[in-house]
Parts: sequence; C-alpha cells; structure tokens
Amino acid sequence: MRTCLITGVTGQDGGYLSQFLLRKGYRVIGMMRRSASSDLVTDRLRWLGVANDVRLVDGDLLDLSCLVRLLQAHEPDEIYNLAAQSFVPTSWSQPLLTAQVTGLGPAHLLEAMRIASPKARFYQASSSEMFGKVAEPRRSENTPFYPRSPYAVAKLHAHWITVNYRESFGMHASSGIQFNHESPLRGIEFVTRKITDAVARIKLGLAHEVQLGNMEARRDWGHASDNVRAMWLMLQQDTPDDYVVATGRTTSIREFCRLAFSYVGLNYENHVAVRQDLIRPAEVDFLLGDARKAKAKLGWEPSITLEEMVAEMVDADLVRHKTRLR
Ligand code: NAP
Ligand code: G4F
Repeated sequence: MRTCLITGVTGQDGGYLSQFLLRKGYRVIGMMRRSASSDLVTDRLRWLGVANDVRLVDGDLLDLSCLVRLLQAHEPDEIYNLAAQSFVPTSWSQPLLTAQVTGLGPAHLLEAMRIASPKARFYQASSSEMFGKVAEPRRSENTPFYPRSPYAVAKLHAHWITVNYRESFGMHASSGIQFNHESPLRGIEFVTRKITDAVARIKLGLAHEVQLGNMEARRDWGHASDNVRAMWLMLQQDTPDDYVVATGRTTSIREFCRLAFSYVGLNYENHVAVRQDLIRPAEVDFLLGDARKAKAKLGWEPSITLEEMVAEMVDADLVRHKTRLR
C-alpha cells in the first residue's frame, strides 16, 4: 500500500485529492493546522464521505521541525503540497503572512524532504495567477510570468524553489500550473461559489442581490475533481516536470452569472450590484490555459463542462440552504 501526505487537506483540493487517492488504495495522511474549530474545518472531508478514512495529523507549513517529524513518522511515497494562503485579496491585506505560508512554506517542506524523505515524490500547487499580466492569450509552460498580487509573487517563489530543488538535488519534484478550478466545495469567498450561493439564497427568497467587483475579468474554470487527477498523474511519471492544467476555455464573471442565474430561471441583471471596493488594486484580466503538454504526456483532459459544474454548484447550494430552512 502506498502512502501519501497531503498538506492543505481541509481545503477544496485536499478533499477531492483525498477521495481520489483513497479510491486508488493509498494510505492518506492529511496534515491540518491546529484549529479551535476542527469539527468545522473538516466539513469538506465529511461532505465527500472520507473524513474517517484520512489519517489527520497536526502540522503547519511554517514549522520545519514538525514537517521533518511527520515525514520521519509516516514515510510517505508521495507528498502533495496544497497548503497555502490561497485567497488573492487577502494577500494585499496580509502580504507578509502570504509570503511566509504560500512562498516559503513549500521551501520548508522541500527542506524537510531533503532531511527525511529525499526519495519521496513531491507535487507543488502552482497557479495560473503567476502569469498575471501577460500579452500572450493562451498560457503554456513556456509563457513568461508577470505576477500581479503578493499571492502570485509568493507562488512564484514556491514554483521556482520546486524547479530548483529538482535541478539542484535531483528530487522528484513537479509543479502543476493550475488554472482556476471550482466545485461545490469551493470557499465561499471565491467568485464562483459566492455567485452560486447567492443564486440559491435569492431563489429561496432569502436574499435579493449579490455584490461583485470586476464583471469583465475572464477565467479558465475547470472542476476540482478533474484537476486533482492531473496532480496524481504528474507523480506517476518517471521524470518530474511542470505542467499547465487548464480547460482551454475562458469565461467572464458576467457570463458565469448569466449561466448560474438562468439555471434557476432568474435574470442576473436584476440581482447583481457592482461594488467599487471589490475591484482589486491590480487585476488579472484574462486567463486561458494551453494544456496540450498535460494531454500529450499525462493523457490528462478535463471531463466536466462549465455548464455541468455550474448546475452542480447551484444544486448543492440550494440543498444547503433548504436544509438550513427546515
Ligand atoms: P483552499 O481551499 O484555500 O485550501 C488551502 C488549504 O491550506 C487549507 O486546508 C488551509 O487550512 C491550508 N493552510 C493554510 N495555511 C496553512 C499553514 N500555515 N499550514 C498548513 N496548512 C495551511 O485552497 P484550494 O482551492 O484547495 O487550493 C489548493 C492549493 O492549490 C493552494 O495552494 C492554492 O493556492 C493552489 N491553487 C488553487 C487553485 C484553485 O483554483 N483552486 C488554482 C491554482 C492553484 P485551513 O482549512 O486551516 O484554512
Ligand atoms: O474567484 P477569485 O477570487 O479567484 P482568483 O483571484 O482568480 O484566484 C483563484 O484562482 C487562482 C488560479 O488562477 C488560484 F491560484 C487562487 O488560489 C484562487 O483559487 O476571483 C476570480 C475573478 C477575479 O478577476 C476577481 O476580480 O473574479 C473577480 N471578481 C469579481 N467580483 C471577484 C468578485 N472575486 C471575488 N473573490 N469576489 C468578488 O466579489
């Protein structure tokens, strides 16, 4: 039985990856940071029905000594580093924390690996945010980076330290340059889930409007369950490498609103208000990924369309709010 360690196990991707790896027969060790509300932060694992199958262990990316001890105790074959301060707006209000967790955290984990598990395979959750303001419309592994937020700057450090440890120490360290991926388990502060949650509340008469920022920004949105499959595929390759993971379709926030509201028979124009203070100090206006390398080398392709995902997310939010109403 192979063993994996997942950091960020309580997040959206941590949940889907745990489910995926458990189905593959892995022993899944999930690292979570100490919380006074540990029952709440394991909600996603419960929603997916895997909370009892993941071995949850205490740990924090900021504490190198605990990372070393975790690796010594569990001897993982594969390590998936998903932990991060992942919300872009928070990176302007907490830039130093973001630099430490999102930027330096992966270096702590790679150092722990050098000490305790040099033969393990490592996955780093890199981000399409790193491309930022790039003129090239379709972004591939060869597109240069131009980060637009402290989050993206931190992710760049994490990305390059992963490449560097691979090249310097021969470690099996790969990085997935993941474009946005969503699901019913997406944090409610991210725009897709904010919209689907509002659609459900408006449909049920619990709210009338949702306040959003930039309606014209475009994202390449996939489904988290597809994207975690790409993570695993990367670690099954003989040679570590970096891969763009994207659907190849870009959609505006406005169009996402239209899809989500019309799914329940509503017109978004009657329910969306734009708030200037939700516009970012520096925006990534456009994201579209070119995942031809992932398709050619990993055999990876997305399987869920945007329309199917919007329907799943709205349905899940309707159920959540109906259950609360009872
Ligand atoms: P998420 O839902 O925000 O989950 C982040 C996870 O990191 C949570 O489990 C969180 O724990 C944990 N964490 C935060 N600070 C930590 C620390 N100091 N030590 C240990 N754990 C810590 O993010 P996600 O959407 O699943 O994304 C997973 C990863 O992929 C992140 O690195 C993100 O930046 C990256 N990424 C995501 C996307 C996307 O579209 N989803 C795209 C590209 C890259 P708590 O539950 O305790 O907060
Ligand atoms: O949903 P978002 O907050 O995601 P963002 O900033 O693209 O970041 C996500 O994807 C990255 C990969 O590209 C990850 F690395 C990162 O961790 C995270 O998962 O915002 C998407 C777009 C932005 O252009 C934003 O300006 O939606 C726009 N937007 C418009 N109104 C809004 C809102 N975003 C949020 N969160 N809330 C709004 O009210």
